[in-house]
Amino acid sequence: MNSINSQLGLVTKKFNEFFYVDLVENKKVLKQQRFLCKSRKAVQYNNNFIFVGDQVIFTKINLEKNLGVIEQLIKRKNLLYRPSVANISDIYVTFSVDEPQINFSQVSKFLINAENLQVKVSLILTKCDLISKNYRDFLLEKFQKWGYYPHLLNISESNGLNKLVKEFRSKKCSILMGPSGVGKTTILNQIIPELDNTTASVSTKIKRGKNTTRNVELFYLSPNSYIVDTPGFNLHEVEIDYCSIPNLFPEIYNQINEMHIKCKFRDCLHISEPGCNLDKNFERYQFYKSLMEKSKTHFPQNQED
Ligand SMILES: Nc1nc2c(ncn2[C@@H]2O[C@H](COP(=O)(O)OP(=O)(O)OP(=O)(O)O)[C@@H](O)[C@H]2O)c(=O)[nH]1
Ligand SMILES: [Mg+2]
Ligand SMILES: [Zn+2]
Repeated sequence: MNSINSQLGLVTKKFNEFFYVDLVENKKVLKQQRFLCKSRKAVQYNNNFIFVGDQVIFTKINLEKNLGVIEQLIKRKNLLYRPSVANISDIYVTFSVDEPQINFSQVSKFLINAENLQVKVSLILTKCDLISKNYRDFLLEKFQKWGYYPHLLNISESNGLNKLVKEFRSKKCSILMGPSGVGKTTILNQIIPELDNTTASVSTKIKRGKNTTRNVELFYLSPNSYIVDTPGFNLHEVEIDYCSIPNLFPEIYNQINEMHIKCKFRDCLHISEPGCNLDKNFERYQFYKSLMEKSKTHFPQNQED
């Protein structure tokens, strides 16, 4: 049998008990070398489930049938829980400006959730062909005040996309996440035309997406760069330990890191502490306070009074 010894691989897709694993050599992913693998039971113990984006050692490699067996999970750098993807370098929260209409509270929840992974977070706004220039400028200004400089996309215009593709290619592993129907897979199909993954128009009745993408899947951009498409969803609750929350708002962490403001107490939560020097005059401050309140009820041992 034509076989090779154990190899390093990258999990690019997962379904039932099977994984697609792409060969990694000299830290580079080989696009044409994809193996269908099962994993040894032992690898899955201790909650060490294997996710898309994980690096694994696989053996029993059959080069004729492109089969293998996952023997070992390599320690991961990070794990996003919803959707479950490992070793992400950049999160692109993706929303359409219309059809479905942008929901600012959802955008905020996605951004907070993404920032919690402590990777670079960016915002993509799709379907800009559906709104006026005035509304586009309004959105740009609004999100800049939140601390984000959104990529504005329009399916019939390639400037925005070309700039974005260049950026993706400079990143190790980018992930597109956001609600259903906002155009995540459309972006992927434009970048990798041979992909031709299924997209679907938004339901005319409920003005929402139809959950067209069902699986998390990692796509190859270059030997050092890949991108993940995910099924759309909405976020209801974000549960985060209250100590972390100030680090998830650019309006707050930029004041501390870039403007070097200092509060009297190092662990100031910027609510009503004496000597708090944070400028609280920003749009999402009420949202920040409500997250803090909710977080304290979820973590009652952390209650101060
Ligand atoms: N007008 C307009 N429509 C767009 C644009 N981008 C995507 N669409 C349309 O939006 C619909 C939904 O796109 P998809 O790419 O399937 O959305 P998705 O985010 O992958 O949705 P899920 O897989 O369900 O999460 C499709 O009919 C696309 O043609 C755009 O820039 N302008
Ligand atoms: Mg999709
Ligand atoms: Zn403070």
